[in-house]
Amino acid sequence: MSQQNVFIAGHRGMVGSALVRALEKDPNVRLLTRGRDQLDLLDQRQVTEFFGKHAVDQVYLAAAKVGGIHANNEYPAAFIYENLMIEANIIHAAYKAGVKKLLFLGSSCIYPKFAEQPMREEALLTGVLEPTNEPYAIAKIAGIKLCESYNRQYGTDYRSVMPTNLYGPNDNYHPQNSHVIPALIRRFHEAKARGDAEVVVWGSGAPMREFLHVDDMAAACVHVMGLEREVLSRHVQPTLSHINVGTGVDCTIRELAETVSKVVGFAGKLSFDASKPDGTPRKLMDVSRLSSLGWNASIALEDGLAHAYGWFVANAAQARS
Ligand code: GFB
Repeated sequence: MSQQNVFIAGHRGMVGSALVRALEKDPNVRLLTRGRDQLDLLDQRQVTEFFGKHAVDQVYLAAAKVGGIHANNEYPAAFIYENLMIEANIIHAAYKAGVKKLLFLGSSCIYPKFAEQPMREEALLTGVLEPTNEPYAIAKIAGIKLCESYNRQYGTDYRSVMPTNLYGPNDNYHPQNSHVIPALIRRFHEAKARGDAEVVVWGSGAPMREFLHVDDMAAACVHVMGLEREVLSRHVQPTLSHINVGTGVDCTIRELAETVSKVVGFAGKLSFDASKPDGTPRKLMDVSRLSSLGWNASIALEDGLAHAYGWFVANAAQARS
């Protein structure tokens, strides 16, 4: 296959930087990346100009405004507006420029709050969403429907993957706006350094979550992008095209906190702040479709947490927050 020009939108983020690590050594790939200071993905004219100037063969659409349960609850307008603009600008400009393949990254929060567990792709749009992240979820559902609609009307080959909760190097460690794993890694690390006797974990500790290391996620993205169109079409329909990506294993937030505490080496005790929201009670992904397409996760949670903590300790000074 001739060398492919591959644009990674959001290459500085946790998933985008994992995709750079996964692709930069591939001799058949010529990576294209642009920082926010060079290309504003919220600006349709700039995005159209970029695709008009560069012969892009494939796009990984990993750029998004992301955040944990608190951030989603606090900034709903920013979450729905920015994610809608980013995906609409990129998908439309890619189509106009004749981009052959595009992979859109969504999220497990697209599924109904009380979807049957584990959640199959068919559960999409069958019930009400989790209120704390509904704006973000609706933007991500719109992204799936954008890809499906362009495929149906224009014959494009734009694919969607729905990751479960992700963690790993280059995550966002903001004390309030981050997801649970970076939040707890930072909190336990700082508590250990101060010699604190206790660490407070948000919510009841009862919700269950599935966690996938971002290097597994990048490998799954490359796998799905590499699938022949006819192979993929045997597993997805024109109006049900997204594919779940996860480990198929979940744990309670209490079990997660105990594991992070152990990995960090914190000797104190845990307490739970019931005044903070629990969010969705459970969102375990049914990953059988991706497994039948030949990919399974390989990084176990405790190993992945040790890797993520090692990265945080080595990069704490410039860790994004
Ligand atoms: O990771 P998280 O913010 O996102 O929260 P969601 C997961 C669970 O961890 C919730 C609990 O039940 C939180 O209450 N938790 C405990 C904490 N301690 C903390 C803490 O210090 N920080 C945080 N953030 N949580 C997100 C969506 O939902 O899932 C996003 O809001 C995205 O849009 C992401 O879809 C995948 O899993 O609840």
